[in-house]
Amino acid sequence: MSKAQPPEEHTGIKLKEPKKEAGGLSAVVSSMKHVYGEVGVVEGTKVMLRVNQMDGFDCPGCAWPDPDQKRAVVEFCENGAKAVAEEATTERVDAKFFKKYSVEEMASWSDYELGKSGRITDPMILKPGATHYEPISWNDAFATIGNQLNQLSSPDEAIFYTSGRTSNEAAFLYQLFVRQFGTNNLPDCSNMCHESSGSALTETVGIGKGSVTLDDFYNTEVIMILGQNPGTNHPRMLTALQEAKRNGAKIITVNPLSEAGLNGFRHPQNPGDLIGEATQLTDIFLQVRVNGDVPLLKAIMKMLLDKENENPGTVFDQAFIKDKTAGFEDFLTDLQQYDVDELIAETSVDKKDIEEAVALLASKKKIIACWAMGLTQHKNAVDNIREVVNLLLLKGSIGKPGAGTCPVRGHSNVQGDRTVGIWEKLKPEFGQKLKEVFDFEPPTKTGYDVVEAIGAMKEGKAKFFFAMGGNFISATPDTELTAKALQQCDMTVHVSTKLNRSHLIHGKTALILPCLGRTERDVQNGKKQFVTVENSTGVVHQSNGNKTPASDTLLSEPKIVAELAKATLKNSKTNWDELVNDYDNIREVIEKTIPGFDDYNARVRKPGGFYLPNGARVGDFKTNTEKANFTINNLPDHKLQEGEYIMMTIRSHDQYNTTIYGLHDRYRGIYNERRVVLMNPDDMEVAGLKKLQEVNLTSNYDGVERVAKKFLVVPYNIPRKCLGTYFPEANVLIPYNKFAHTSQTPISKSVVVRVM
Ligand SMILES: Nc1nc2c(c(=O)[nH]1)N[C@H]1C(S)=C(S)[C@@H](COP(=O)(O)OP(=O)(O)OC[C@H]3O[C@@H](n4cnc5c(=O)[nH]c(N)nc54)[C@H](O)[C@@H]3O)O[C@H]1N2
Ligand SMILES: Nc1nc2c(c(=O)[nH]1)N[C@H]1C(S)=C(S)[C@@H](COP(=O)(O)OP(=O)(O)OC[C@H]3O[C@@H](n4cnc5c(=O)[nH]c(N)nc54)[C@H](O)[C@@H]3O)O[C@H]1N2
Ligand SMILES: [Mo]
Repeated sequence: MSKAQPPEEHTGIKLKEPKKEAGGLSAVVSSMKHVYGEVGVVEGTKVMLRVNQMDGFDCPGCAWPDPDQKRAVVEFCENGAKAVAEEATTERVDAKFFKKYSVEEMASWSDYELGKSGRITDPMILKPGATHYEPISWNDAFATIGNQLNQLSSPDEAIFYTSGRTSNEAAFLYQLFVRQFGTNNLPDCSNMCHESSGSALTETVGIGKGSVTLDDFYNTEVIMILGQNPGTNHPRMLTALQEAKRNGAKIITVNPLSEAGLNGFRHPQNPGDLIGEATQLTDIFLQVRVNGDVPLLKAIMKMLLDKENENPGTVFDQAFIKDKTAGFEDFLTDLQQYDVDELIAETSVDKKDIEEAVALLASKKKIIACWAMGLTQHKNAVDNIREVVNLLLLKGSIGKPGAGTCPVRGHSNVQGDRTVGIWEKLKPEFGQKLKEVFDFEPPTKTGYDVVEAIGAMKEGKAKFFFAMGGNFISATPDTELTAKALQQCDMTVHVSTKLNRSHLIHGKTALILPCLGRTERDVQNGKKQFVTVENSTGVVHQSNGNKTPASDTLLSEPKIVAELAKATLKNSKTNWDELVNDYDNIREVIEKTIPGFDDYNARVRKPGGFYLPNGARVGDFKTNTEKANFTINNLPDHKLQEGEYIMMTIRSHDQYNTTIYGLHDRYRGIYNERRVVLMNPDDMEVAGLKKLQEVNLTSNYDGVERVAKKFLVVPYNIPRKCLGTYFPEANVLIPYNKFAHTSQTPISKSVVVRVM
């Protein structure tokens, strides 16, 4: 049986002092090593010069926005360079490769080795009982899949997952196909990512997206960065922070770790920055314990309230609260019952640091709050974000320039995919439009999200799994259980650029459909096409790949969907060929069915694209009360027993989610090893653990014990009783059925574990 977890072997750890700054020459050197190593010098330079240019392709690295007007010649970062190198690699996984290596053998490789194998070149099938994938023609592949789908006793037995790199055009066609097939089973990576932000923001400010633009960063007074590590995951954000600081903004960072990128920064493409002093980004660091954000935010708000009571009208924006919000009185009544010192005891932060933050926030009017997975992946994740909104509302810091919400998205088009209809819930207005334009009856029953999809496969209610990108087995919680769920399926199908573990933990029949990547030229019907994507600030713009495709056989994602629809749907009234022959036709039907895309084809051809409408940005809150809503949130309660810790699973500097670029976590000083657990030295002493001692980690939920073996203890500056591990290695410990209320996002950042 193939192994679902990465191998439990050590790779030769080396520890150094964690870095105090990010960027600089070492970032340039690392970028070049990855690009030239994978792609070669000439091609590598060519492809990098097209990243994020007005006429180039959108960096597949993250969803940080590009400057609206002036762009630098090099508009990418170290980790964007790695993402591009990973896709543009000259290595190939072809039919010969699959003949040589059995599925079981490949499953014994590390994720790093799997990724390094190269780009998949041909459609492949693994037949029932076979040990090796073998080639299949595109036509036969589509017929085989269509056939299987039509044998299901209900369309709801099929699951259609999406990862967040898929373009607007591919995503729209995909959901159209799935809904014409008859189900809303459209789980996506967002369910594990910013779903909690969407849930909290929709309820409180009427739109599930952030409200700020990049320009807001340049004229704000305070930027709060909570639960985010931009030095690694959104390095281009550091450039915006640097400029914000030069314009006088102050930065408050809330994180259990003192991440290098949030301390010093040297812009790697600015020669002046490479020498002399690095820019100090964080002014006030609140080293909160894992999941201590709600008590911390409550303490801050309570202390602000005391100041407001001392000098009424000087701290809160009373006019904004009166005109624009609902629920303030109830919120105040609730806040008043808390004792500041008791709250602070739940955070592990020094009171004087909090006082400093409060003094700063009290005197300023323009605040931006940025956050990412440190807030969204807890049982009370939605509460975390609602408390952030409460704070912004008290200060009137939303709906005006230089202020607002900024959930920093991960995958480069995860926001766009949701905008164009990838969601297990079908909005009635959108369903109605689909019906009018495409003449079919869309399913109304809510589909499965990620955790429900795992449950349905486990219980045999779902028998077919299809993934548009991504790496489901490695990205989801509960690795061993999820593996069984997938293996019970009759068929699993992956549209992928590169080999990953999900191809190896498969249903009875498995197919791999290789597709074009972002960087590559997409020609349909003799004509070069471009696709469109939406960044974290709601800008929709073009992405134009120009590289020669990794193989002649590859199809684009929209083409794959169109062919699949033709092979599956008997009574579709949609002209799939026409849609896919010219992507302008897809954009036209997006315009007809989704608000905000007026004149899509014309506007997206303007350099830089266009902003989608955003009520919260202009103070128009489209909520149930037609105002911004204050909310009341309880404190999280983690009653840790003796010997228990709360563990967060985080990204190293050398990974893109489940794609492992390398084995180092340079900024944290951890080299050549991923099976590590970061631990406070005092906790180590109490537990009698030595530096680099090998331990097993266990979790126990509802009487089920889960084990992650062979982790090395790394002493680290992390609050007491908190641990840090990397995902996907630690995913085996996370129960799939423990998740955030409302958003159902797995608790990847607050798993209760023991160290054995
Ligand atoms: N190079 C690179 N870029 C990426 C990705 C990648 O893997 N590699 N992934 C992309 C994707 S899909 C996403 S969603 C983003 C992810 O971007 P991030 O959210 O920055 O990624 P994580 O490593 O999960 O980091 C979470 C941060 O939250 C902190 N944290 C953990 N728990 C808590 C808590 O309880 N409270 C607070 N306040 N902080 C906490 C951690 O210490 C860490 O600094 O990045 C995107 N960009
Ligand atoms: N424990 C824990 N688990 C987590 C997280 C965490 O912080 N902790 N983070 C969660 C988050 S935020 C996210 S977003 C998910 C990510 O979950 P996914 O999106 O499912 O995972 P990725 O690793 O981003 O997917 C990588 C694969 O995508 C394919 N791919 C790359 N580019 C393309 C393309 O252009 N087209 C197609 N079709 N395929 C492509 C490649 O084959 C590659 O192997 O993981 C989640 N899982
Ligand atoms: Mo994500």
